[in-house]
Amino acid sequence: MMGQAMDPDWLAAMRRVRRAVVFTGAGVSAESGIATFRDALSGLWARYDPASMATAEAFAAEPDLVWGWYQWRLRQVAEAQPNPAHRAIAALATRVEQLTVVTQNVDDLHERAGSCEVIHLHGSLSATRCFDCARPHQLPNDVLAEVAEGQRVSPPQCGFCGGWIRPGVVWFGEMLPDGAFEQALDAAGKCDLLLAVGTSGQVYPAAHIPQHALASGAWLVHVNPDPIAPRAERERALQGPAGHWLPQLLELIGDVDD
Ligand code: BV8
Ligand code: ZN
Repeated sequence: MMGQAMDPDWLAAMRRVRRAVVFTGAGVSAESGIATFRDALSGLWARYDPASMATAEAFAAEPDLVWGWYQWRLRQVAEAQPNPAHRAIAALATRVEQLTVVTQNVDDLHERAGSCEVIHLHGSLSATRCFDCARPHQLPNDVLAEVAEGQRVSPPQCGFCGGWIRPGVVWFGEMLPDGAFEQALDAAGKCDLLLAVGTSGQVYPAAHIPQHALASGAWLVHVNPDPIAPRAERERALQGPAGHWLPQLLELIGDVDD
C-alpha cells in the first residue's frame, strides 16, 4: 500500500529505525468512539467549551458540572475498546529497540492495548485526588453509575479535609506532572522517528515535542485525516485515520539487522 509519503529514501529509513517515539492526541482514540477535544461537545455539553471546562476555575465555580462531565467521559472510556491504532502502537515495541509512547490523552486505551510505561503529559481520568489537600482518592468501582450527558454530579468529598475530589488530569493553566515533559522531550531528542498521531498540535508545551524530535535529526511522520503540509526534508504526512495507517506503519518500521 503506497501512501503519498512513501518514497524509497523514507522506506529505507523506516527500516533502520531503532528508537521511536509515538506521540498521540485525541485522534488516536477517535475510532474507539471517544470524542476528540476539537469535536463540538455533543448533546447537552454542546453549550460548553471544553477548554473553559478543563480548568480549576470552572471546577471551583461549578464542581457538579465539571465532575459530571468527567464522570461521563470516564464511563465513555470504560465502555470503549482499544482500536487497531492502539494495538499497532503496542506491537511496535517488538519492532524497535526503544519505543516511548507519549500521550496527551487522559484515557487508558494505550495501556489496555498493551503499551507499557506510557507518559501521560496531561494526567489520567482515573487518578482522582483532593482539590484542596491533593491527597489521592480511590474511586469506588461502582462510581461508573449511569451519568447522562450534561448531568450535574456532585463530586465525592475528601475523607481527610472534606474538600472536593477532582479528576487527576492537568487542566489549562496547570503544570504538567513532575518530570513527564522532560522525560518526553529527552526521548524525542534521542529518537530516529517520531510518529505524531491524531493531534491538532495546539496545546503547549506538549506541541513542542514533535518539533524537538525533528530539530534533533529524527524523521517526523504525521498521521491525521486533516491535510498536514510537511515543511522539512525529514517530515512526512500520512493523511487518513490512525486505525488505517498504524497497522501499515507497523509492517514498515524497524526489525532489520544491519
Ligand atoms: C502549562 C487534560 C505552564 C484535561 C488537556 C495562558 C495561561 C496559562 C497557560 C497558557 C496560556 N496560554 C497558553 C497557555 C498554555 C496552555 C495552552 O497550550 N493553551 C492552548 C489552548 C493555547 N497550556 C497549558 O495550560 C498547559 N500547562 O502551560 O503550564 C503554565 C502554568 C501556568 C501559567 C502559565 C504556564 C496544560 C495544558 C493541558 C490541558 N489539558 N487535557 C482534559 O482532557 O479534560 S489538553 C486537551 O486538549 C487534550 O489532552 C489534548 O492535549 C488537547 C487537545 O488536543 P488533541 O489531543 O490534539 O486533540 P484535538 O481534538 O485538538 O485534535 C484531534 C486531532 O485528531 C485533530 O487533528 C483531528 O484531525 C485528528 N483526528 C480525528 N480523527 C482521527 C484523527 N487522527 C487520526 N485518526 C483519526 N481517526
Ligand atoms: Zn483533602
